[in-house]
Amino acid sequence: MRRRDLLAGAALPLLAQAPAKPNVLVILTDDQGYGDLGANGAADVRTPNLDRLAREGARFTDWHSNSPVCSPSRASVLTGKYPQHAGVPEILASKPTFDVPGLRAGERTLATELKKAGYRTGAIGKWHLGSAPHSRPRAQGFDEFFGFYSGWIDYYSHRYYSLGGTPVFHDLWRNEVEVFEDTTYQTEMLAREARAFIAQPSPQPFFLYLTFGAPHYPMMAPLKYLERFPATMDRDRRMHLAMIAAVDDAVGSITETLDQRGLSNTLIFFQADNGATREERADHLARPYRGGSNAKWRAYKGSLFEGGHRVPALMRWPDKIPAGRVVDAPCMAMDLMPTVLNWVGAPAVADVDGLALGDTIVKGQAPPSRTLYWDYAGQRAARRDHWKLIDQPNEGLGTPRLKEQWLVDLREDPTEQRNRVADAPEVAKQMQAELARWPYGAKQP
Ligand SMILES: [Ca+2]
Repeated sequence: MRRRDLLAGAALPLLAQAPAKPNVLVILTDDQGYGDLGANGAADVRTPNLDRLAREGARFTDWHSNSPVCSPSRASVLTGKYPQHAGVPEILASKPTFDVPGLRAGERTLATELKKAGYRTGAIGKWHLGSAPHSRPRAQGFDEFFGFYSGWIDYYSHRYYSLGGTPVFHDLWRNEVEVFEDTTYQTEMLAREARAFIAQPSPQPFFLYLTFGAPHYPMMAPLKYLERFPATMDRDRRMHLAMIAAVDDAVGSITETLDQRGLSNTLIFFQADNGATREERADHLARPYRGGSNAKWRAYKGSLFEGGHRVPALMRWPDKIPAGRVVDAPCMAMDLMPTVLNWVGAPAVADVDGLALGDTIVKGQAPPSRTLYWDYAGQRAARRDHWKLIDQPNEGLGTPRLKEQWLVDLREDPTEQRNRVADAPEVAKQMQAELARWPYGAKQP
């Protein structure tokens, strides 16, 4: 029997089951703020296709990445664990030697588990979870990979570089083979690959992990996207929104492909990996960047104030999720894996930290009461219901940390303006105990 026949035969019993397993499409953007999405109320943004996902499915107002920066945030999406538990607590280096360890060998990921459940699996776009062979997508449950390992690449040359003496190197791969497509705009290239993956004839359902580099720097977009925004607009905001418009077109072309192929039984999840940044290297005059918006939340990428980790998030699954749902319950990226595995009838993974939140998303039930944690670059935070304690937060990547511990009442003060440590000492004490209880927290100096 040929390999193809074997595969087809293996998939047949799955087809006989009812109901059919949904396809799963997870889309991440990079450094897109909460205020960089039309559905979240941003008036200057043009994201009709993403807004359509919100209209036809669920929009989350209290969805959090597990980290205010790239690699740890992504580790939680794929493992269902806190980044510290998954062994990726920090931003991973980008190196031309492609030997940076990230996800551990033998890790159980959303891809390994869906593959066991009969899915064909693909990763397209930015990986940033380790370039060492054992950490690469195809060692972590993905059948196919097209994309790059670094934290970012140039949008046209597909080379990584940064100022200050690091090398310039090419980083674009199909599986483990380097491919050159100089001058093809990254976002459009990834959309093309995603459409091709979806269109592959197969008896299996698919899991596609599609991670756009945009709108992470370097800030680059073709004129046709720029021209959708008035020339009078702030120069950095205009470019930022042009890059997001390209992502939105890409999402539109992918949903069109799903429609054309009759794949309505597809769960689409969309999330930004962390908040918009204020890093100077994104700004065209090297000022603190203001092109991205986390409105109305305080602070930026790298901060444990809400702007760092409360991110735009959407989910559409026409067969399951009622259209127009707004989920206000606190949810976290680590909840995605247990939720999806539960929905597709795959066995739960024992040591994940996230929860299966299907009833919260579909029926509007309150999730179980729990404490959520973050730990990044010396800042630590614990959130329980509407209270949040933050140890020495900063305002964004590379900015000095405040000296105080902050206690915030998110119900009364969602923009985190008032420190309640002094006037709510009992709550502060309880939250300090919560923080101390967390097994993955770094020891404070
Ligand atoms: Ca990011």
